[in-house]
Amino acid sequence: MSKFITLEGIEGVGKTSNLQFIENLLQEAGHSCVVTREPGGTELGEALRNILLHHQGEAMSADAELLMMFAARAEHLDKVILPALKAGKMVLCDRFTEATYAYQGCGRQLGEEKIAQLETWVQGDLRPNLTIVLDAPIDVGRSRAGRRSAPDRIEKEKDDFFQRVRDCYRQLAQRYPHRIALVDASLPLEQVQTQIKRVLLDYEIL
Ligand code: Z5A
Repeated sequence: MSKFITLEGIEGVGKTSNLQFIENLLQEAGHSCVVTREPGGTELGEALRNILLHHQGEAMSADAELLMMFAARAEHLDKVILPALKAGKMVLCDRFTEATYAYQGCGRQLGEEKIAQLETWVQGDLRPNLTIVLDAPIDVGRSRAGRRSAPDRIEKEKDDFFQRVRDCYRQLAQRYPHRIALVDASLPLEQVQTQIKRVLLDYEIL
């Protein structure tokens, strides 16, 4: 049966590192899997991602940022996510609407009302079956991410922004425990993956 699984967390917590691990577990369990990401996952979505992460010059308004996230999401749902779910596949997505609540709602302090309206408009009643939030203190994520490349437009935000983002993810997990699970991502990778496997079993994904 198709399931929609998303992976969330602040930068550097290990989303990319753990996507492959989850995909392997799903495949071993006999599932056909589509792995994708947001913003992105389609031609238009990747073009919007490039603007969202690398726009320079005149500052982007928070509303424009929010609307572009949802424009990319509408395209992603239409071209990739819904067709895959309809075909009975598992969809594994690096970030989805919980990221919008965390980054635009809390990080940019837009609040949740506008996001909830857009969520209903663009998604109807579709919500991920399971969202795994990889949780770690912001200095852990930052130091891991810092080992790689130059920061993009959003990564250049200050610590208080990322603290609000992390706090928001933790609150979402408390509010929706039936579909959002928190994993301690500050631990070594092997221990993080043990927790992820446990979550997949507990939420009857595997
Ligand atoms: N965004 C938004 O604002 N609103 C939205 O609605 C959506 C997105 C959908 C793009 O996200 C940006 O879009 C993001 C939020 C915003 N901006 N920020 N910040 P992204 O997911 O593409 O980029 P990212 O969050 O910056 O991800 P990342 O930096 O690629 O981090 P990651 O994938 O979570 O980490 P990683 O690459 O797997 O790991 C980082 C390093 O740590 C790497 O060297 C690993 O080997 C190492 N690592 C991983 N796990 C461990 C453990 N457990 N121990 C030790 N070392 C580890």
